Amino acid sequence: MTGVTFSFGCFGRLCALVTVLGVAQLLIALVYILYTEETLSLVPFFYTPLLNITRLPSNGSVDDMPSETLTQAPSVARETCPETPPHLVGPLTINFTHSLSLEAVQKFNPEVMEGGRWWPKDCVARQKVAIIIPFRHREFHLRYWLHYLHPILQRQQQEYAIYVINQYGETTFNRGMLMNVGYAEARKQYDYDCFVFSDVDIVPMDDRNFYKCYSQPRHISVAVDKFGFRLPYAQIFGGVTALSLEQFTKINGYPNNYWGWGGEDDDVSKRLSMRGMSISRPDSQTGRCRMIKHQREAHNAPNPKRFNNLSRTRQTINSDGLNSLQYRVVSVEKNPLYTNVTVDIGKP
Ligand code: UDH
Ligand code: MN
Repeated sequence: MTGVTFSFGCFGRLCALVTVLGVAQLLIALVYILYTEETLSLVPFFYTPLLNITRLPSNGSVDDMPSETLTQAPSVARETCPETPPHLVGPLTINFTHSLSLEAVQKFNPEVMEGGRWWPKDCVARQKVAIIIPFRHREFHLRYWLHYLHPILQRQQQEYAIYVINQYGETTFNRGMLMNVGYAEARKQYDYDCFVFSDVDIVPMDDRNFYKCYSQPRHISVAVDKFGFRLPYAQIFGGVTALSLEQFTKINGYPNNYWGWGGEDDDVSKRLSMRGMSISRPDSQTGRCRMIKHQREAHNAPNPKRFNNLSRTRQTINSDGLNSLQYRVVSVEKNPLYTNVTVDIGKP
């Protein structure tokens, strides 16, 4: 009996030792996982403070969709990107003659992440840029835009994401309001500091024309082929523009009350000068752009009220804009090359 007791006692101690060692090893592994920088992104649940994700206010929209915040681009041990990106090529050949499929564009842009997001891998971008495209029924234009712009934005070393703001239904088109929705929805996802507003049918002909923000609001599409590569008038601020968060909020965003074609861009131009800002532009060579030829849509006829609206910008700047924006998000889809936000903005 004693012999049996002895051997059980010895076995019991051995078991206890093995258990203690096992638990200790588990604890060491857990501490290692939690404190190793490389694995931080794998355990956001435990470690959110270091990831610095901020959820921003929704600008008083009526949108009640839960929105997803994006993770920050990694910045550990990387330097700020150079003022002049090294891989620019200058003038580009742009045409809209060949047929394109979205799959082909995707194949040529393997680095673009879902939602149309990208950031430079060997340096930290100087700005975080949300690119906002007002949209309805222009899939054919969008394919060219994505085909040309993704590589250009990457050579410019921008940290960016593409937001296509698709107007739901067939009511009168409202470009200004879609811009405001794009701004509000992008801000919910990430702490962007620059907003580029671009028509879907304009492509730059030189990659030194930066899609980024400057100390003054930027007009990017200054020499469009459709206008003989010239600025049609001095105060024009249509096509493609870039405004910093501060510049855009200072003017209360775009007006929401321009339904149909025309005027909303001139209203923004007036708002900028009313708030003491001036328009910055590239030179007329660097600023050359191509616009896809198209007919005007039936639901985007010239707005007869635009001249009257424009005479009242001084009265409307404080009451019509970001602070009066109302909309309903129908869906947010993260496609491989862009984020598609379908939005019900109502009718005039
Ligand atoms: N947009 C759409 N869908 C529409 C209307 C407008 O996506 O149904 C967007 C798109 O991003 C477009 C932008 O709003 O680039 C501006 O609208 P537009 O391209 O119709 O305006 P633009 O001044 O054209 O370029 C006016 C019509 C020119 C007709 C000339 C006929 N010879
Ligand atoms: Mn157009």
